[in-house]
Amino acid sequence: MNNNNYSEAIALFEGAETIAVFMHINPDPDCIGSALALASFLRNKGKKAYVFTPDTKTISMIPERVKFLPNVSLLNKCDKRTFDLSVAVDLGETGRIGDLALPLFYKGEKSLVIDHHETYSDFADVTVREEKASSAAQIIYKIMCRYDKNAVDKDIASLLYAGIVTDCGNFTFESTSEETFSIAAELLTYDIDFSDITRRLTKFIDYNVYRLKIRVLNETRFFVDNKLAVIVFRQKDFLDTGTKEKDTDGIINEVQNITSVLLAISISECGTDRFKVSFRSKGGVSARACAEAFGGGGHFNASGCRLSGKFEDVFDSLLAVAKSKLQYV
Ligand SMILES: [Mn+2]
Repeated sequence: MNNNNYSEAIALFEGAETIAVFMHINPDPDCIGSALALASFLRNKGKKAYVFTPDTKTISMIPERVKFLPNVSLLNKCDKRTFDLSVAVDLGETGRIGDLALPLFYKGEKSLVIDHHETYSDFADVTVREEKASSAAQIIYKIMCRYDKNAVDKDIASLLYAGIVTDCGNFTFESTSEETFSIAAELLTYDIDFSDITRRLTKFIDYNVYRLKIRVLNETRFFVDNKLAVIVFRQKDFLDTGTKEKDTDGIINEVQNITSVLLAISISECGTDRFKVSFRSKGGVSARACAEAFGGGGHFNASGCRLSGKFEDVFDSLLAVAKSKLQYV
């Protein structure tokens, strides 16, 4: 996919009066920032634009530290149940929209996906996918510029910057490109508080999340000459620290930062015999290949999957695949 289908996306926006924007389950700042920025932009264009969280009713999936972003109040503020256009951002598969939001997504007469993931299964009328883009926000800004740059305002710029700065790891991930920097620089011209956004989203941590973090990191398990690190969040860890599964976001980076670690795995128990697994890798080790071995996917160096079964079995099968990926490193 390339810039050529921006015009198809814009034609969908132009032809719609009511537009619903959807995000992925456990939305990260890129997803939240992208969705809110797009809806705000479309409102500036005179559209009736709405944003839905994955459960379509509450903001319980929105992490606390993200709630300072502008226009968060737009979330789920909609009684309508049919739309001219449904847009999903930062996701490539229907399964990522969530069981509650998916039926609503299909209530859109037309559909559009704006995404940057390398694992996908297209389902919309139009898909704008740029696998090389470091964030969905980066793509959305380019679409806005093509459509009508005058409708971009400071709040939109802040939301997009939030998505960009987090998804490119504060400009350190390999997905960071010249384009990432130049779009970020353009967003600064809107006089956004980029320093505050960056600090809140990449440095700040809630007290309870801090307690969860040190508890889980203290039990990090290492394998393959410390090239492989595994952290585990059990239900008891969440209960004892007053945290939830969404609070695990980013903790895996702490073990990924260990010099010797080439592959980091985070296993979160999200229900009885149900686990959410994240992989982070360095260099030539493919985190995506690990996730794909279990039906998941994502980016080359950052991916995820979901697994069911007894913890010990899940752990063993993850370990076997991880070790095989590190075999020749
Ligand atoms: Mn993203």
